[in-house]
Amino acid sequence: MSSNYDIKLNIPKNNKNIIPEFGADINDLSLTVEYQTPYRIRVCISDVEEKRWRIPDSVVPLDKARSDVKEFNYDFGYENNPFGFYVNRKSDGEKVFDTISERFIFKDQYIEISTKLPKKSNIYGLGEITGPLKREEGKRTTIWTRDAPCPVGENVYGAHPFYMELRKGKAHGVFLFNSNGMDILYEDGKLTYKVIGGILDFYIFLGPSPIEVVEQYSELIGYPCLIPYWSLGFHQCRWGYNTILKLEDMVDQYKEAKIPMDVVWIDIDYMDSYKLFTYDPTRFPVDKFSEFVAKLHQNHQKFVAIVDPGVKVEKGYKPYDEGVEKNLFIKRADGKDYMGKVWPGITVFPDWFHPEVEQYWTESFRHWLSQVPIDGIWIDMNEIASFIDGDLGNLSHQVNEVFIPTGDQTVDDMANTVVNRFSITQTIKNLFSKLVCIITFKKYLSVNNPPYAINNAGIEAPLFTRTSPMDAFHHTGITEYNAHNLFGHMEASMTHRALRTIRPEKRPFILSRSTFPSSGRYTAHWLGDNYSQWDNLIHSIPGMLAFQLFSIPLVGADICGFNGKCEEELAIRWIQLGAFYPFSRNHNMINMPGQECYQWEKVKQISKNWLEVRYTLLPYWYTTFYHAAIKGTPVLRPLWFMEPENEDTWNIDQQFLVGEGLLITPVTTEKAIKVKGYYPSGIWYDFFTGVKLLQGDKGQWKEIDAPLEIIPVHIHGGKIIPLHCRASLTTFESRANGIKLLVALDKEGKAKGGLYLDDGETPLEQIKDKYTFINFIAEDFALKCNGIFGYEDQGTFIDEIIIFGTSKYEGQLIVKIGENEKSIEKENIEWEKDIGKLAIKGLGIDLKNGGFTLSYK
Ligand code: MIG
Repeated sequence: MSSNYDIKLNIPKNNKNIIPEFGADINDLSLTVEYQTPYRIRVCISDVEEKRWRIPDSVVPLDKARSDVKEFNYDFGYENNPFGFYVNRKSDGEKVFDTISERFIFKDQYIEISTKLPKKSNIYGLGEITGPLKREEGKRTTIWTRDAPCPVGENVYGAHPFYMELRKGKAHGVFLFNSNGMDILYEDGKLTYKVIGGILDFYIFLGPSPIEVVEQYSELIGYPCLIPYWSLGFHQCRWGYNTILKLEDMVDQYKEAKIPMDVVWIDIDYMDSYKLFTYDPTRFPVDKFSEFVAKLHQNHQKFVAIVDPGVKVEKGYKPYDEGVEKNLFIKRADGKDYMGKVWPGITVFPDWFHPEVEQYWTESFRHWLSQVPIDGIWIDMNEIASFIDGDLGNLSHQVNEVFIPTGDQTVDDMANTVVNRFSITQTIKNLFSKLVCIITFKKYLSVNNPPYAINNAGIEAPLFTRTSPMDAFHHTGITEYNAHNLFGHMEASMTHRALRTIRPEKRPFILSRSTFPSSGRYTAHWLGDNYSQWDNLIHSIPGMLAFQLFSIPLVGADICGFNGKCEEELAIRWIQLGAFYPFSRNHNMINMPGQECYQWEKVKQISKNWLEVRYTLLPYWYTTFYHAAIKGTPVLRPLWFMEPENEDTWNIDQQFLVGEGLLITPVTTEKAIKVKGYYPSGIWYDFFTGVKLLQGDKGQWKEIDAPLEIIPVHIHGGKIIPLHCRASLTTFESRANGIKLLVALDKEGKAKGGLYLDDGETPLEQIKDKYTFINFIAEDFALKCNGIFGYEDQGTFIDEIIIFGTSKYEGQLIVKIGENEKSIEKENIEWEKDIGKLAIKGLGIDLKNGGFTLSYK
């Protein structure tokens, strides 16, 4: 096929209906193919009339096709009767997606399509799932947002129908732009999509490097927002800080232990009877509460509070009355408000599709934030989670059978039959006990019981399990069946917009539990309700890596685990690892023993050390996040991003890279004091000492010492990373300590890196020229530093430079700034010949003066 970028044709009728029990085939389909960019092709199969559900542009605006492209790195081809298509990478002829002669079915509630895979394929992504990053053969991955405490292999909070595949050292990505429930099966040498609605709208990315695939995907769905600098600090949260005193005590204890901590969090404890946009008048009176937050601000700390989406049904409660008056809540099939049950009791839920909901949400926030100056918003329970299945008052969607009790059957027996058959919760069961004689239920609608059951909860549980009925609907009649997976994403984007409106000069900080493709534009994510168990420590790593593929880079798991009691050793290993989570937050369940870093003497010391390491690394983290925001470059990477052709790396999801150059090899086994890690080719230096761990043309496995107080961190030869000279107790204060460069030379004595700096809180579009972006290049015993130097406020000087792996030093150290040379006193220079480490202090290079060169012969 030529480089036409828009082809429309009708797919002729299928010969026969292969699965009649799943309904009639839709035979009039159209195929749209767009050659969108040199490395991105769109293949869309939909009904000819375009009446079927598709995700509106306003909900997920995608990047459009470029009109100026002449060359494409792919071919597209298709066959009719039976229908199939392929996408071919031109450079190597690899058919990256190939459905030819595979089964293709298109029905109202069941769409099936398969792409052939080579034997032993490397498929990564598809989520949100707890467990390994790589998809295992023989398993189905279910995509359906769901509140569940991280059960391995089951669908949880977010919905991300995106995967990356590695083949022969090259990567490609496939995104199915569809919000309906689906299963994706990897078996019999193919990947099969079984989707229960919408259309097949595929975007295929040709890579060919893994990083390019993420960048290409991110370009389509929108780059992640630039995060506030403070959000890279350490966060302390728990469910159960139920008085201001408890919060104050926590803050004081961190300070006393001299452990860095930037962000104080509060869970639902602050609310008045769990009603959103309220403050408990006795435990959290507004005057005292805002004083507390103001004090945090004086100490350069921030405050984040939780907001749930459920609005309590209560006359006289403004958010409820106003929503009812403006008709802003999701409706159930009979047109009344859908009612679920969450913390405040019976609740209704904002309909994000409603044109007036933005104003409602924004003004509610404005009023609430005007009382207490909260900095960031944590949005929870937005799958939507409810404590009951379907609607509280209307069981029509749940059962369609008539139960006629026999003489010896009790009401409880009857209820149990229903409970077992439809996995209905206890709450509903109790309702049954009120019924006395014959229980008749209306025939349930097919959206609540589609012919194909996706593997919800690993047991093909009904779609409405612990969420709304599927025939509940939004503005213009959009059903929950179609929009369920979008709720959290829409809440995140709405909340982001609200904060932008209320505080136009500040970057919003939002943490959302449920996400969808493009949520990274608005929010960070945490991996949900894990347990204080070693397994959960292990799963946190692939969990974070998956969200790098999904372009939501600010992610982390609850440090020390949410559910259960955390033991000391696990706490130590978790805080060490958590110090390298992009989003580093300790969070705990109500009524569990405290697990703040100061709770154990040993943990206290070790946390202080590792969080200080984190705080020195802030400029590097921030620069890495800047690359994510302008280009979609992932912040964390699995090792196969570095050496995609190297088979040894393909299964590794227990080590990870921060940015390009820093390799973290955590201990995730109880009682272990050594850890086996893989080290790709090149030189790896111990991050702290500069001692070479390895130097090789081929990667190697290596067992390294990792006593309890140590998490191994290595820097790759060839990279320069910017640090703060010292860590202080907050990110703000750490910034004032200035910049230190760590130059890790490769075997040719070369290295490069960059530094991005700005005020850390003005939205990116408003930064204008008030930023600094520096390129560092080291070669031939000289470090050159050039760039743009527009940020001048805080800590914009380089005070220290450390060079790892320089082969000689004969005492000639010259710093040249413009035409001026600056001398460095001998006592500020330290040369360790045996390891090739040169450390220079007291440089005082002011970045307001532009670039400089340092020669170190
Ligand atoms: O039903 O707000 O995942 O982090 O502490 C539980 C209380 C509701 C679930 C969140 C968790 C949070 C908890 N929430």
